[in-house]
Amino acid sequence: MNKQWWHDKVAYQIYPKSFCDTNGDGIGDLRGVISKLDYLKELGIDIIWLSPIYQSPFADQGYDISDYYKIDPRFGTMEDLTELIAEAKKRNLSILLDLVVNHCSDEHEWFQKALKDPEGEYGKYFYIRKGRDGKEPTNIRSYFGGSAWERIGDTNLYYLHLFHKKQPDLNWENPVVRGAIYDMINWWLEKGIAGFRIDAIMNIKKALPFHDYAPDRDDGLADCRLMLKENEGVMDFLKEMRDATFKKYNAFTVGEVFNEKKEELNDFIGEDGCFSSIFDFSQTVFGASEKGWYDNQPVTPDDYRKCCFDSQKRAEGIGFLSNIIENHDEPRGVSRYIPEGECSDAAKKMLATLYFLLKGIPFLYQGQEIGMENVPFDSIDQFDDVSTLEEYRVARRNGLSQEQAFEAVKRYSRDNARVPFQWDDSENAGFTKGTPWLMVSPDYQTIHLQRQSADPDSVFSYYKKLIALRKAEEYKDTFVYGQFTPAFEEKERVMAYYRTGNNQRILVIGNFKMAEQEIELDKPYKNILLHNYHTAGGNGTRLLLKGYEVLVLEF
Ligand code: TEU
Ligand code: CA
Repeated sequence: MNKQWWHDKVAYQIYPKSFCDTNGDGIGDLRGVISKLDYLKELGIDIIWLSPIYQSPFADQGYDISDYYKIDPRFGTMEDLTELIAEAKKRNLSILLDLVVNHCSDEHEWFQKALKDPEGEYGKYFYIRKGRDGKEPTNIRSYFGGSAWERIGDTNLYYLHLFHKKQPDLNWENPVVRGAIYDMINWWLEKGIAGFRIDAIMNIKKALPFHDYAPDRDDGLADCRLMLKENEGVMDFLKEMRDATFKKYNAFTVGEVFNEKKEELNDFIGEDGCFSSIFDFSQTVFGASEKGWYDNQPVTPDDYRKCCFDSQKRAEGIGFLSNIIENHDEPRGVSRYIPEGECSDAAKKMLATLYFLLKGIPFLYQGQEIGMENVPFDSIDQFDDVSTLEEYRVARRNGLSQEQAFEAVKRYSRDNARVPFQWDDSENAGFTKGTPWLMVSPDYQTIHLQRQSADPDSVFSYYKKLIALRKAEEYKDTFVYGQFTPAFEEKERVMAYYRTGNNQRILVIGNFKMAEQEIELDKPYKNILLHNYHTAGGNGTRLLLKGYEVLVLEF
C-alpha cells in the first residue's frame, strides 16, 4: 500500500456553532476556532473538520447552503476563514470543510431561479416532477419525515427533497450541475483547505424513473432508503468528481457512507478508490429500527466489539476506515456504548483506547476529549433539532405516551452532541458571554476542560497520552500500518486485539464490565504503554483486569 500523508493523522470534528463564541451573540464562530488552535495542537490533533460554515438559512444547521462561496455572517467573514487556514498551517494543522452537495438550500439562487421557471434551465438543476391527480409524484418519505416531494406553489409540479423541504436535492444527472459543483470544490482547494468530509453522498444517485415502493409505515409512505438500495452507478459520479477535483490536490476526503458492502469497499477506499476514507458507522447503525428511534435496540459491549472487529476485517488489505464513537448526528459515545450506570472516567478512558488504536484514522468529536455525556434533557421544548422533533411525533403516532416518546428521543437526539463545549465552570460553561443558542448541559459544573487540564488523571489528560502514544515514533508504524488480530473473543465483555508489525506486537485489552476478569496471556508482556489505572493486577502471564480497566501492552 502506498503511503499517504493522512494515514498517520488524528482528526477532530468541530461543530462551529457550539464550539466557542467570541462576540457574545451566543453562537460559536471562526474567531473562536482560531482562538482554540493552540489547544487542539496541545491535544495532538492534525486534521480539523469544520461542520458547515457557509451562508445558510439554518433549516438544518448549515447543512442547507444558500451560497457555497460565502461564509455565514453568524460565523464571521471570509477574512476570518483565510486567517484560520493560515494560522492552522503555521501549526501544521489541516482544515477540512464539509461538502454538502446532495442538496442545497431552497434559498440558493439556483433554486430560486428554478421556482420562477420550473421547466427552464434551472429547473433541470433539481428533480422536478408532475404530481399524480393532485398528489405527490411518488410515495417516498424524507429522512426527516413526511413526503420527500414538496409542491411548487399552486402548480402541479413537485420538487424532491430527501431531507428537509428547505433542502432540495441537486440533479446529479445534469452535467452542468456536476461541473458547477466541481468548480466550487476546486475553488476551495485553491484556497488552501486540505480536503473535505463529504455529506450524505450516497444519496446523490436516484433510482430513475421515480416510482412507488411498498409503504412501510401507516403514513402510506416508504423510506427513501428503499430507492437508494435500487440505484446503480453512484461510483461513476464519485470517480468523476475525484478526478476533476481532489486527486489533483492530493486532498484528504472522508465520505459519509452507510451500510456499504464488503465488495464495494475497494471502490470507496482502495488504492484507486473515490475517497481517502469513509466513516465506520457499523456501531451507529447496529440495532437501528426502521420504525423509528423509539424502537432502536441498545448496543451491548459484545455487539460493540463485533461491529468494530467486523469492520476491521472488512477493510483489511483494502484501505483506511475513519473510526469514531460519536459525531454531530449521534448521541455521545460514552452514553451509548457504556451500559447505563457504568459511565465512570475509567470506562470513558477504556472506550477511548479501544476504538482509537484500531486500524484506521481516528476522529474525535468536540467535547469527547473531556468525556462529555448525553444531556439530561427534561422537556421536549429543549430540543432544537428537526429530526428529534420528527422522531418524537413518530413515537407518539405509534402509541407511545408523551413520557415514553420523550425518553426515546432523549437517548438518540442529535442535540446531545450539539450543546456547547464545556470550557470551564463559569456561566454558560465559558462558551459565550451572551445567551447560548442551545442550552448548556447542566453537568458542565463537573465536566469541563479547565478542571481536567489541571488534573493528570482526567479523561482529557488521558486522551493526550493516548494520542501521543499513537503518534510516538517507536510505535507509530505498528498503529498505522500494523496488522489487526482479534484476541480473547471467547471472553464475554472483554474487547481485545493485537496490532503487529515490524517485530512489534502490541495488545490492546479492555474489561467492558464492572466485575474483575482474568486473562491468561501466551507469554509475559514486556511493557505497559498505556493504562487507565495506576497499578496492574496479576503476574507473569496472568492478567487480573479490574472493572473497566484497559491496558496497552507491548510484548
Ligand atoms: O447526515 C446524513 C444522514 O444520513 C442522516 O440521515 C443522519 O443519519 C441523520 O442526521 C440522523 O438523524 C448528514 C449530516 O451529517 C446531517 O447533519 C444532515 O442533517 C444531513 O446530512 C443533511 O445534510
Ligand atoms: Ca459568535
